[in-house]
Amino acid sequence: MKKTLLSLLLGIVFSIAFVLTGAQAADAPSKEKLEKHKTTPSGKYSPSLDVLSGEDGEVPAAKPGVPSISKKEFAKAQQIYFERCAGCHGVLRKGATGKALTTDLTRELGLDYLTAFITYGSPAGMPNWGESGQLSEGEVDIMARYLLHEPPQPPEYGLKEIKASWKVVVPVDKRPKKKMNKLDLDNLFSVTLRDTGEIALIEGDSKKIATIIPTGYAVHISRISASGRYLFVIGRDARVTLIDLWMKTPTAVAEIKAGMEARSVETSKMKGWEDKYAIAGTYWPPQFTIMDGATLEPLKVVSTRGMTVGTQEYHPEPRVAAIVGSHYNPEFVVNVKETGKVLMVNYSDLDNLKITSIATARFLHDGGFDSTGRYFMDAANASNIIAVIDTKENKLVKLIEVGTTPHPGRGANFVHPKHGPVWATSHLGDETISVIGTDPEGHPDQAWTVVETIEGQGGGSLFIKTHPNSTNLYVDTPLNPEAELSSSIAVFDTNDLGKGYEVLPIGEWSGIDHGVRRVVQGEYNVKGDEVWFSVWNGAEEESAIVVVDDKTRKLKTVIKDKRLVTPTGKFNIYNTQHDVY
Ligand code: DHE
Repeated sequence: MKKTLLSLLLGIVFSIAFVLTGAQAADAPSKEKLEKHKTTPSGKYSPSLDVLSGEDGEVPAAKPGVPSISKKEFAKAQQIYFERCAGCHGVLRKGATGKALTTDLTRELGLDYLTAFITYGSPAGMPNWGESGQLSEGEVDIMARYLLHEPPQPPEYGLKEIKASWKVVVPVDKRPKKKMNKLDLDNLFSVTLRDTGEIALIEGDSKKIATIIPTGYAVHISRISASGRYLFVIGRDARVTLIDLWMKTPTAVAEIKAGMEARSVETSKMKGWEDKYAIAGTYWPPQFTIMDGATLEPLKVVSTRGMTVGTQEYHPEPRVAAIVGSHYNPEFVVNVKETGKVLMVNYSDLDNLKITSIATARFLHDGGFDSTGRYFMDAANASNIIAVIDTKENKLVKLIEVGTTPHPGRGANFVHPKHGPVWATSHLGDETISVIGTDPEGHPDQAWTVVETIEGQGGGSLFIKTHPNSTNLYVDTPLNPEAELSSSIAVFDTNDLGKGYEVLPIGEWSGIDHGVRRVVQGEYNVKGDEVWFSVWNGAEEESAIVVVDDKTRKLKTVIKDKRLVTPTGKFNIYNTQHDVY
């Protein structure tokens, strides 16, 4: 049964003049108009800057005519703001995907207007925090008053602060000269244990947990060095952990905090520069840090503040989203989200740093290489665009319009029977999967255009996956509001996409019968004959990893362990090292 997000929004036939920039005092929008609005998966999937939420913010001095707020209320509001609002409206409240909420604007609108807005949300994407019960009436009131006061400014984080956090646990000369364990590193999986701030290293063959390693808070992704020896993990608190996979039991050998809020880490992949450097991108402060690849010593910090593409307006906090290591130049490909710029950061001379800035589209988020490793397929998610970057020539090839809010993860490469090599993305905001031609030599007419659009189970998709040895294309829908869809996977045959999909009830296969059982992010083993899915439950509930036999599409095994708390991302070492997806 196909359930589209659009169908959830059907019936909302009303328009609201609801722009948070008005110069004139605004009437509070009526409940009747706003309460029909439902929050979409894309509306819910916004960064939660919950590390910043714990910071001490100073209560601004009372101002005549502005409703007061106590110290306790201010602290509470600040926590809520960073956890739920800053992702869209910005740390400094100057706007990102959401509108600016600076006091010149909010005071014009007034308390009643803000209260209604926070309660009922808007079809433009603002969640209905009050009506949905996510914020109580009291909390909505505190938030409305908070917005009438000046925002607190979180601290900056320069080289001095970054260096102060740097720890080399095992110096390079004390590390093994060869691999000291029997692990099959190619088929090892680094699994994010989101809510415990750890990763589990799971053996691909035996499915046993080799070890669990503490990492940063709400750990986000793992990346592997070009040689396959060093694993880099980043937490949402910007803590980078460097793990040596050659040690008898792999452990953290160095650690650093590159800022306060982060999502991305990568290492140098160019021939001749293998394992030399690492890079961490941060949401706050908006910057990236280049580090030594073996020790994490911070070497260069570069701010990303600057002008947006298109209108060329100053943006005070453009976050660093996905980063990949180029295979064609000694460069990191750094996505600057709010300004829409892809920075090709050349690491061959850090003192005379060369950065090629490629203008694409705003709100760059995630992406992956095409099958040749030359073209970076980059999702500008809130612009509904995939930007194609040529990492050999360092230029924009094309901006391609796709469905609503593309979210590919790294995307999926396969050979289409008619259109040749293609790359595909699914979407958060609708049920479609956009298939894009990636072969300018062999299939010039199809290159960089959407050659086919297919329909999956529904919106709320985050990740799509296939493997060069497979003809299966798996599409998850963990953020779909329907439990049946968020706990299952759609699988297509890449030889005949038009045939439709088969549904694999992964949540049910896990044997877990409680909780939300969101099924997220398929990841292949090294051979490409099995695919692992996380069954992501609440921190207090049982979670699991379900392994599917790729040939038969049947359940192969379920990995369960008390220590597997909230598993989300899984990174097979070989596939991550070689960009196989
Ligand atoms: Fe992610 C990748 C940001 C929420 C699981 N996520 C990424 C990347 C970015 C990002 C920028 C690309 C990194 C790179 O390639 O260098 N993610 C964000 C957010 O800002 C967001 C929306 C909200 C937040 O507060 O963090 C967010 N992400 C989530 C989740 O809720 C997920 C589903 C579960 C979790 O562990 O937190 C999640 N994100 C992932 C995963 C990847 C990822 C598994 C890597 C996918 C891959 O296959 O490469």
